[in-house]
Amino acid sequence: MRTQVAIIGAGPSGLILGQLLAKAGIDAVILEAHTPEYVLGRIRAGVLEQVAVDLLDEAGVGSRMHAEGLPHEGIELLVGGTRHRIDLAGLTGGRKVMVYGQTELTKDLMQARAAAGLKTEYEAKDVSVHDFDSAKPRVRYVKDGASHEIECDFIAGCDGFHGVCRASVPKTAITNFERVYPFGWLGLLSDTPPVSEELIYAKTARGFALCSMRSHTRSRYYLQVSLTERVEDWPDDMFWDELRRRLDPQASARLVTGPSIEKSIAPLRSFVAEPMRFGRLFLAGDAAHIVPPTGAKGLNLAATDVRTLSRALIEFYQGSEAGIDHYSARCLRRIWKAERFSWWMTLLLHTFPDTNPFEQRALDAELDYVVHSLAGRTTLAENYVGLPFED
Ligand code: FAS
Ligand code: PHB
Repeated sequence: MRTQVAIIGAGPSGLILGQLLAKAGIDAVILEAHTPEYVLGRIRAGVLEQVAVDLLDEAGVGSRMHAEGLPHEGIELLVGGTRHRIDLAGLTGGRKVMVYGQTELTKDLMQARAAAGLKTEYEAKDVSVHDFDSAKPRVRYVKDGASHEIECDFIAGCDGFHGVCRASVPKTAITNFERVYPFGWLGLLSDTPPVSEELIYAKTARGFALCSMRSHTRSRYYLQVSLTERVEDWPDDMFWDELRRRLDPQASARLVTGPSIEKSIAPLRSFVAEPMRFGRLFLAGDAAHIVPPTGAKGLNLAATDVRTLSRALIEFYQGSEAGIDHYSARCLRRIWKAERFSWWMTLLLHTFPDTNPFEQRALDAELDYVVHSLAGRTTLAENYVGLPFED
């Protein structure tokens, strides 16, 4: 089989890239290790930056997002029992975010790809990447017991943090930067009305909590938990009781509980691999970087990586290698700003079991400054809605 771009991974990165390349008439095949149902069953992100919303429109998959998504102009920080609203739109000249679940976005992308008759090989096993340091890279995989090989011009490693692409790069050619946090997020999805109109990020002595949503009838909640916790140790009632303890009395009184339709614990880490290009192999999304979800950046960074990569590949086929030569540096400038913001929000809003008491007081003072200062609220707002794109 031959294609121009072999995309590894049918998460948001791979699917958005496939859409953007197809629009430009560039042939791509997506190889995905799992079934579509498995990919859709992973409950993840919920907040889109404007640049991601615009990109989905550009990719031709924005209509259901506009019909069902919830534009949000503010978030609240619950600190010391008091809620402080961060007026995202007022502080950024009208910019806002869109609350629309990654599951829905992935569904829209999968349906658009299938409707266009574009090739996605699900349950592609034992994917391996070869000769990406030459002009003739190849990808091999096994499907239903039969071995296959794809000849291509480029390989897009959109295969997430545990994927094969970054793992296939020689150790001497790549530098990893990482911080692992001493806690995780226990997430619960329920068909109950959200506790508040806007998201509530709560810092409490018992730990962080986040009240988010997917629609006016479906809520998404998170609790900071220690890394020793297991999801089977958290029956729904225990989750709801602990969430109530971390909310202010008004929110706690409004909380509508119900059976969980999904419950899982996600570890938190900050991670960046540099560079993101290795000859004809390009890393994008979680394959290249991970952020703690506190800043709602993971999915948005994946989208802006593939925005940059699609433009670079289009330029290549139009005769210029400038885009692919600058891909890594251009992405990393945006990635590191989002990494810093996500790390900062995580430090400010979580309780760290072993932090030096002085540092904990200093972080508490910083959060107090941020919520009570126009400059502090502005810096949080402009990073949360997404910094302006470079080009
Ligand atoms: P993904 O990991 O989504 O997709 C990679 C795809 O590649 C997967 O479908 C995988 O099956 C496939 N793959 C892997 N190895 C392969 C191989 N060898 N061969 C073929 N296919 C292979 N972000 C937020 O903004 N907010 C959140 O609340 C949030 N919560 C998260 C919770 C969890 C548990 C995780 C893991 C991430 C979370 N994220 C969150 C971040 C998440 O949304 C990612 O940023 C987003 O999924 C990135 O998309 P991709 O880069 O496409 O990677
Ligand atoms: C979510 O709704 O899943 C969500 C929202 C905001 C975050 C993280 C997760 O910062």
